[in-house]
Amino acid sequence: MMTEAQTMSLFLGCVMPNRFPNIEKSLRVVMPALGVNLEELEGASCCPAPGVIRSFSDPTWLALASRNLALAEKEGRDIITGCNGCYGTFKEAIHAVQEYPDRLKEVQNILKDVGLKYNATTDAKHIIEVIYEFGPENIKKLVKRPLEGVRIAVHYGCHLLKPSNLRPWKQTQRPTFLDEIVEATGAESVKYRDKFICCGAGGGVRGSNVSVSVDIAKDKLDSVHEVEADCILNACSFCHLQYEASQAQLNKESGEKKYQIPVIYLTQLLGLAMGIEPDELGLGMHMISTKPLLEKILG
Ligand code: 9S8
Ligand code: 9S8
Ligand code: COM
Repeated sequence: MMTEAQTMSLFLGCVMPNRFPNIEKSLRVVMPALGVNLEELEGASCCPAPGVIRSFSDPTWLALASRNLALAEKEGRDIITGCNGCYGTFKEAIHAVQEYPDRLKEVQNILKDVGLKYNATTDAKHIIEVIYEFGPENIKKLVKRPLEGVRIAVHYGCHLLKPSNLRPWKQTQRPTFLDEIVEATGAESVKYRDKFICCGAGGGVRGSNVSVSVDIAKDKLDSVHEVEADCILNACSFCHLQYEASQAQLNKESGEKKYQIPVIYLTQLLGLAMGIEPDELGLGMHMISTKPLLEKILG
């Protein structure tokens, strides 16, 4: 169990700073309280997105990912990210350069041209990994506002878990680590149909065919609706975008307001349980109002 403070390079990716400064805020407020100091990763670019850039050019993907890893290596720090896609890119890029010396050499040659040295020593972690190392038991000790009676539909997303041989999780089929973190707040992680299915955004689907993508999201939203969960919980900027924007779009298309499930990012939930004010956690800036959830919690 990790209890000592550590400093990590915060890799924001594209979606969080551009679309969700509110979830970025919650990360910056909550992670230090869990013993993680966040340093900026100056000069970082897109990770680049595994399901998009890598599908077009694997060497380009690897060179850019290595450049970001090299920037952190220069600072002597590991990367921490709050997006599953960025996490997938870094985990798989690290594997490629550490397992295949030719690939490392290729990347080193490219990075030399931009004045960077890279020795493939940087590690990258998801916020969930770092929070799980901090430990559900230690989270319980920080809870000032237990979220009893709150029903949460936990969404893991794809790149967090797969490919399982390149991920650190011991449970690869029906993992519980995120549910354990969520339940440390006193809330209940509810069962729902197709919990481990994709949200429909990744792999370039949302970018290339938005109606197929929203159809997949609708299926998941409907199953969350069926179990009357109070919110969907995620820790991936792209899943967050998908669940918020798809509900807004479905409502617009139907002219009804059927889809009103608050979409909550992990550090927002933890912050609420820790007694932090909703505004400090960016909870007033959602596309789908978080009011029903906040009323349930704050009364
Ligand atoms: S960076 Fe550019 S598009 Fe993104 S958010 Fe996560 S995946 Fe990596
Ligand atoms: S699920 Fe399938 S590919 Fe992914 S991780 Fe975040 S976006 Fe939603
Ligand atoms: C999803 C990332 S989190 S990507 O669209 O698959 O690259």
